[in-house]
Amino acid sequence: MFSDHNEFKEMFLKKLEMMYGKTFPESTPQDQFFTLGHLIREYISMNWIHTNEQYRFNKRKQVYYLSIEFLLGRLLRQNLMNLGIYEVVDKGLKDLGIDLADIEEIEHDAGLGNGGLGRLAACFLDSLASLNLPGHGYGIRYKHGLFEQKIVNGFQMELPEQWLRHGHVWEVRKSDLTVEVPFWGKVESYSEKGVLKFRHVDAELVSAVPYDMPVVGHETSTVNTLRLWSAEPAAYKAGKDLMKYKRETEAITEFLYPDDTHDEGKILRLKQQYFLVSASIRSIIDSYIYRYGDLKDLHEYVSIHINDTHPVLAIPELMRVLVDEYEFDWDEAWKVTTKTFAYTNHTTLSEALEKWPVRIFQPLLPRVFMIVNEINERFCKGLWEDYPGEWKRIEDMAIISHGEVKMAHLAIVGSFSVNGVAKIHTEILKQREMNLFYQYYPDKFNSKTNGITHRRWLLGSNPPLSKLITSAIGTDWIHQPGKLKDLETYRDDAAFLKNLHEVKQVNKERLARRIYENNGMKIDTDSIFDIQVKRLHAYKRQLLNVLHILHLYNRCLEDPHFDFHPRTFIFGAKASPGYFYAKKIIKLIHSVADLVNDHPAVKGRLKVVFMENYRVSLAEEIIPAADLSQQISTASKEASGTGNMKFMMNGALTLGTLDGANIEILEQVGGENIFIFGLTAEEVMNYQKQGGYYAMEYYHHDPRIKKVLNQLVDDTLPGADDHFETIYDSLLGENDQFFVLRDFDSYAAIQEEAGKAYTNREEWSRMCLHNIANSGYFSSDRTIEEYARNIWKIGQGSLMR
Ligand code: 26Q
Repeated sequence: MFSDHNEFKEMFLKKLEMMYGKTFPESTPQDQFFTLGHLIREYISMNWIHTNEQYRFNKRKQVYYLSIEFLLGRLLRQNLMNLGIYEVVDKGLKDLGIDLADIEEIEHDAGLGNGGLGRLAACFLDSLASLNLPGHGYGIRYKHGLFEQKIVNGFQMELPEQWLRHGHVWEVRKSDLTVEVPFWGKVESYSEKGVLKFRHVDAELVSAVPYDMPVVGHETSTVNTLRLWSAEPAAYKAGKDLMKYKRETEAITEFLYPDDTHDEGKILRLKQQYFLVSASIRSIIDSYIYRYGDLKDLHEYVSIHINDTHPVLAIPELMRVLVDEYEFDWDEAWKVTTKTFAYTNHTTLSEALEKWPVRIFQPLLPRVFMIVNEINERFCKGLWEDYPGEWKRIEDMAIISHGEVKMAHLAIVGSFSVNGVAKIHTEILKQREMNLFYQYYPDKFNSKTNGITHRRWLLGSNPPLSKLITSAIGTDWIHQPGKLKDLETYRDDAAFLKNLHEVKQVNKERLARRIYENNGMKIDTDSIFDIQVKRLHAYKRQLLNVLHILHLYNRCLEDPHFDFHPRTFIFGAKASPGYFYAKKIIKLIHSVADLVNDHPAVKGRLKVVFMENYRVSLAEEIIPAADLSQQISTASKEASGTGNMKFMMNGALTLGTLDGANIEILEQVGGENIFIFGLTAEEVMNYQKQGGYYAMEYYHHDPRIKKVLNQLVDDTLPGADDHFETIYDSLLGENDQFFVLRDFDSYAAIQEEAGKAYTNREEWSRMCLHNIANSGYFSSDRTIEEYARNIWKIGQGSLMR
């Protein structure tokens, strides 16, 4: 479309005038951003059309990734880089006196997700397109993404997020592909040609309007599609309050629910789930019928992946369509359905496993409920034959029991593949959480260790490091991240290690500037940047980190000669609005920061920074600047973690427990290049099973612990009032469910070791190099290749039949 920067410049100026009716000198950065966005979208559209035509005519098997969240972040930089036009555009804009980096800052993050699960979906889309695989996303176009976090006096406040306020350049509204989704009403039976049939009548219809976003592969012509559904009122039905109907309809896609596992199922969330699923299944089937006609071979040409249980109603929905609309008999429909779906589990926390009360489910989705019921009855009948007399087992495995629908059970029964997201996580599912199902369906279970797209998380977010890597080993790593291993040849190259250190310093200085802008704090860039950024959850143990900081402060006060390398502890975390305990921890971090920062006894050697409103674009600035990556969840609780991989890839060393993918990071880098501490998952699970842990003993026997816990409730902490009594109580009164005190000693010891290791600059850089060199395994390209080969059975560019 444009071959050099001059041509680009011309097109850009013309486009700007056409879009805004003003000349370039009159334009705002906002105008310039939207102009550029539209130009790039046009640039993409030829390949988008072409990819779709290819898929339509070539009969390649398609994968549809259904997810209630897609945490995309910004798209301008990613699109420019994947199209291979970043430099041309950068140069063209520079000629006009515009800094592309400033234009990028205009873009709002598309924050349609809570954290790991949503970001994983976004990384997968990038890898699918970049590997030329026919995989598309289906999700919800929330009007407001995850809330914006403001900190007021150390407390978290939530504001509605506004990413659509100025419109979203990357989407195309496709009103002609609108479909209708029915809620409420009742089921009527009737007879047709002697067969008993059912139909859903008197339903309230909601229109699902698709907005498509192009997913551009890296240096390839493949452009896949992410389709996000928006709810709008359908044709007005007489007899109803129009305004009320409009409000209720639009409410369905108004907000993304914050991850709150303590929150009991809200009807609106179930509405969202069925809304996503019903519209997506309709769209998948329509496009299939257009291409092939006969649904009995659906599973040969289509795999539908369900990202956790949130979209699991796709299973009964497909059954409903096949049986009610396409006259399949039950067994035929079940065969096709169970060969079409695959399911990924993302958690072992049993309180997070979704259950819906029948009294909410049945009236909202009467026909789908009947189908779930039928699936359950047939499943239990089969169990009865295989395990005669084992009532307890059957009750524990049933899809509906005690007045609740167990979404994970439905997912396992209705899918041909069930996977965990890291080796240890899959083992825990098989041996504990889902053991009965594993015994029954051993072949369905498999493990797919998560990954992250190295294109966004290294190439895009860390240009200085990317350039250094390329200068050493060439560009192969960009297409084959496994090639990062070639960096190992530089392990004894002092000059290279020095360059690596300097690159880190550049990134630390950039982050320090951001901290100064946002927090008004001056940060020592020679200090260790020790970072924990992730959602706030008790099991992730931000508390362990902050108690340890308080302990370091105590040591500074007690021993004026206490010698350690200066540290900057950086936190970023959102707490779910109703998760009061998590909110207390945020307040605690701020109180400890107020105590420690600028205290004369600390002499500037300890700083605590809380960065507000942690999100994808902020992560892109924080992660490249990290020296230490804190991944300190209670072993067995973090299914995988993906932040851990991003830090590793950017040359931070992991300080973590043997949990989730940390274990696989350890396998990749070896024990000398990582700081591991704490109980193992087995030890944690043994305590949970057999007891034997008494937090109070650690309080009484370890004076360091006693001191910091007392400080939570005496007058040490500024602004504490009685805020931290719940935290104190959770540790002592409730016996410390997450083993914070149990792991305190080994945590403090490994922190000290890490601090000492940092002072040997060359050796530290060597460890960083080793981490980067072995991070290729954690590219989502590897993960997606495994899904493609072992689950979906789709090949690169090949025809399935
Ligand atoms: C539940 C109820 C009501 C509203 C929201 C929710 C909800 C929403 C999102 C519950 C959970 C989530 C997200 C879970 C999640 O992100 N899990 C993480 O998935 C990552 C990708 O596999 C893993 O790396 C993390 O270990 C896992 O915690």
